[in-house]
Amino acid sequence: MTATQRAFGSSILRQEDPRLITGKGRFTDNLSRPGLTHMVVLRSPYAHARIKGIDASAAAAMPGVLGVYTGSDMADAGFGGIPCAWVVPDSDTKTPEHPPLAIDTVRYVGDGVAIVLAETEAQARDAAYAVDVDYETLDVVVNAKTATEDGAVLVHDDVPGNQCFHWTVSGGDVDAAFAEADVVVGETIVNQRLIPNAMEPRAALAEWDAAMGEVTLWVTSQNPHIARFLLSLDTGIPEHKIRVVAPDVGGGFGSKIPHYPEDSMVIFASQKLGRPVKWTETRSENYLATIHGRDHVEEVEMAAKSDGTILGLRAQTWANLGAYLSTASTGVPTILHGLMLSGAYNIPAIHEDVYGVFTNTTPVDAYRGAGRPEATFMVERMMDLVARELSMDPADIRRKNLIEPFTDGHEVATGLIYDTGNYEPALDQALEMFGYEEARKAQAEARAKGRLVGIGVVTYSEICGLGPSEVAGAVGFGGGLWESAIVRFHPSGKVNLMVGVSPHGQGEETTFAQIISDQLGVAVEDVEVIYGDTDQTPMGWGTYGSRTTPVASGAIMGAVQQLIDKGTKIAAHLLEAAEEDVEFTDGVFSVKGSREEGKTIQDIALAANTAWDMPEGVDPGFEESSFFNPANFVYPFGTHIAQVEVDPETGEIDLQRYTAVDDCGPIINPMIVEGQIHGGIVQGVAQALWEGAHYDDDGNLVTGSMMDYAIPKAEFLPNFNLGKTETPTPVNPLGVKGVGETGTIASTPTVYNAVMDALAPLGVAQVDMPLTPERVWRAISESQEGGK
Ligand code: MCN
Repeated sequence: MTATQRAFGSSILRQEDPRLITGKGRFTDNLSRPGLTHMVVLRSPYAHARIKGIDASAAAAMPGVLGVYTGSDMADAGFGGIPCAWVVPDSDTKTPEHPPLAIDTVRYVGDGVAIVLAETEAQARDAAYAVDVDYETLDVVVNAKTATEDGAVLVHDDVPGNQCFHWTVSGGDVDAAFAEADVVVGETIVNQRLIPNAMEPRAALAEWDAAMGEVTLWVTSQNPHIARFLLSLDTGIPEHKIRVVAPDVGGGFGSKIPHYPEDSMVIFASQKLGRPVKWTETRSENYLATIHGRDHVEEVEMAAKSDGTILGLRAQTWANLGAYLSTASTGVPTILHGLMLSGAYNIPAIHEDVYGVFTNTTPVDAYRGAGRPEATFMVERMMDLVARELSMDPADIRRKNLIEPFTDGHEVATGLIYDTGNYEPALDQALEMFGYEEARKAQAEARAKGRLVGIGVVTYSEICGLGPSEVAGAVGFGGGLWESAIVRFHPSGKVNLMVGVSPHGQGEETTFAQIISDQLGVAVEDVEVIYGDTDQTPMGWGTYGSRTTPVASGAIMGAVQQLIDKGTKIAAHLLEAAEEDVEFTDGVFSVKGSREEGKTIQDIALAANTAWDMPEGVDPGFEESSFFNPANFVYPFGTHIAQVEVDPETGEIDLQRYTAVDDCGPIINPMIVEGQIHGGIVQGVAQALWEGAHYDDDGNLVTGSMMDYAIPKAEFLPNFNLGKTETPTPVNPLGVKGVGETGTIASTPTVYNAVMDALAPLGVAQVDMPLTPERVWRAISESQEGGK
C-alpha cells in the first residue's frame, strides 16, 4: 500500500503472519540460552492434603539432576507469596497467603509441591516421579455454594466459611420494582467453569545475572510490565533490575494475564544454579495449573410490567475463585460483572450480592469476556423468560427496553456511564440480515410438523477499553490503566512504534501500523511495531479487556500530533515560510497551495536526525512519546441472532445460522475485526454447547484433557453472517471501541436462548450449560414422561 492510500478501514493482510505461518515465530519454548537447565514442577495429585514430608534424595541422585527444591527453600531465599493485584473495596476481601510452591498444605490438584532441575527435560520429569511426598489427605470442597454452607471444610484456615468477599452493587429501589411488578421471572443459572485453551501453553525462561543483580524473564505474558511490577513484589528483585520479555505469544484469552508461581520458580532456580532455567507446561498441566474462567452459580430474578417494561433485576451470585486468588480474580465477578447488569437496557433498579468463594480447585481468573459474559447471560436469559411469560416476541421485548440513542454519556442503575450508544439500528440490521420475520414463519411451520427449531436473539452492550486510571484506583485495581507510545523516525524515514501494550494474536502489529501510515503518510510496511519487552518499550498496562486499541491508540495519536507539530516547525524553517502557512497532508509538509515544493515527512526525519539546519529552539531528532489516560471506558454493542434445530431422538443441536451485527466504532482493519468476532463467537458458542470443566467430589479434574474437554471444531459451526454499525466514542481521538470480546459475550446467550426456544413446545424450561446431547436428550425425555 502506498502512503497516499488510506490504510484505516482497509483489510490489509497481517504484517505478523508471514513469520507465524512459516514457522518462524519466536515463542518462549523456542528460546535457548547457553547452559540451559530444564525445570519440571511436581504437582499435587490431591485436592486438599497436608504435606507431612518430602524426600527428594532419590530424585537428587538421578542422572542429570541439578537440584530439587521445595516451597520452604523458596521462602528461605526470600521469595514471598504470589500477590493478587485486585482487591475490590467495601468487600471485606480475605487474601490468604499463596506461596509459589505449597509449604505445608496443598489446596488443589495441580498445586506445585517441588521443582526438579536437570540437564534435560526428560531427566527432570523422570526425577520428579522419584520425589517422595508424604501426604495426609483432607476433606475437599469443589462447589462454591456448598463451600459456604455450615460445616464445609475450610480451604484456608484463616478464611471462615470459605468466603473471600461479599460485594454488593445496588441502584434504584429494587424492592419497590418487584412489589409493583405484574410478572416476576427467575432462574438459577450455572455459568459453568471453562478452561482456556491457547494454542501455546505457558512457558517461562529466566536468566539471572549475579554480577549485575538482574534477571531476564522470557514468558508467555499478555502484560510484561505488570509481570515485572508483580515479580518485584514477590521475588524481592528491584523492578528496574527485572526485564520481562513476551516474545511471540500464541494466544492467551485472558489466561496469560496473571503472574503465575512458575514465573517466580524459574527465577529462584536460576539464582540457585547460576544457570538459565526454562519451564514449559504440558497440555495436561495447562488444564490443571493455568487459570480457569467463569464458574458462577447465580440466582436471578427479573420484574416487569405486563406490557414488557422491565422494572428491576436482582441476583445472588456465588463465584468460585478456586484455591487461591489469582492476579485479577476478585475484579472479574464484581466490577466487570455486577456493574454490567443493565446490559443494553433501561433497568431502573438493580441489586446483586456477589460472594467470592474459595474451593479446592484451580484458581479462576479472567477468561475472554471476563465477567461480562456472565452478566450478559443473566440479563439476556431473564429477558427471554419475561418475553415467554408475556407471550412477547424476544426481539420486541428487547426493542421496548433498549436505552435510547445517546452521544454524551448515559448513566445506568449500577452507576456506570456508558460512552455512546445507538442500539436500535444494530437490532434492525440484524433482524433484516437474518430475515427474522420469515424465519419465525418457517419456525412455526416446522413446529407444526413436530420439528424442534429455535431462534435466539440477544442485544448487548459491554464494557471494555479499560480504562480511566482514577477508576482503576477507586475499584481496587493495583495498577494504572493508561498507555504510552513512542514513535521514532529513523534518518531513512522508516518508523518504529514502541508500545506498552502486548498483543498476542490480535493483530496490532498491523492495525497500529495502519494508524501511523494514515496519520503520518508512510507506507504500512515502513512501520515496525515493537512490543512485549520491558527494556525496549515504554510503560504500559497490557492487553486484556479489549483495551489495546481504544487506549493505546490515544497514546499513538498523541505522539503523532507532536511529530506533526515539530515537523511543521522544521518544514517552515526549511521552506522559509511562516509556521501558520505550513500544512501537513498525506505525508507532505508544504506551504498551502504549493505542495510540489513541499518536504516529505521522510525529508523532515532526515533533517531532524542530522540536525544540520534546525530552527532556533527546536531540538534534534524526530521521535516523540506520549501518554494517554482515557476519560472513560468504551461500550461496544450489537445484536446477535442464531437459529438451531434440535434432534428429539438424540438431543443433538445443529447450529444452522448465525448473524451478528456489532458496533466497535470506526474499524481500522475489517478483516481483523471479522476474525476477532468469528473467534469470539466460537468461544461463546462453545460455552453454550460443548465446553465445561468438571470436578469429581474428591477434587479431581475429570475433564483434564482434550479427550474430555470438548473444544469447538470448525465443522460444528455455520458460516457467520456479519454486519456492523459505527458509533464513534469521544473517549479517544480515533473514536474506536474494542472488539476482542464482543463475540464471546453475545454468543453464549444467543445460542442458549435459541435452544430453549426450540425446546419450548415440549415444556422444557431449563437445561444447564453446556447443552450436550445427553443433557438435552434427558430434558426432552423427562418432559415427555412428565407430559404422559
Ligand atoms: N480493531 C480494529 N478496529 C476497531 C477495534 C479493534 O481494527 N474499532 C482491531 C485491533 O486493532 C486489533 C483487534 O481488532 O487488531 C482487537 O483489538 P481490541 O478490541 O483492542 O482487543 P485487544 O487487542 O485488547 O485484545 C484483547 C482481547 C481479549 S480481552 C481477549 S481475551 C482475546 C481477544 O482480544 N484474546 C485473544 N482476541 C484474541 N485473539 C487471539 N488471536 N488470541 C487471543 O488470545
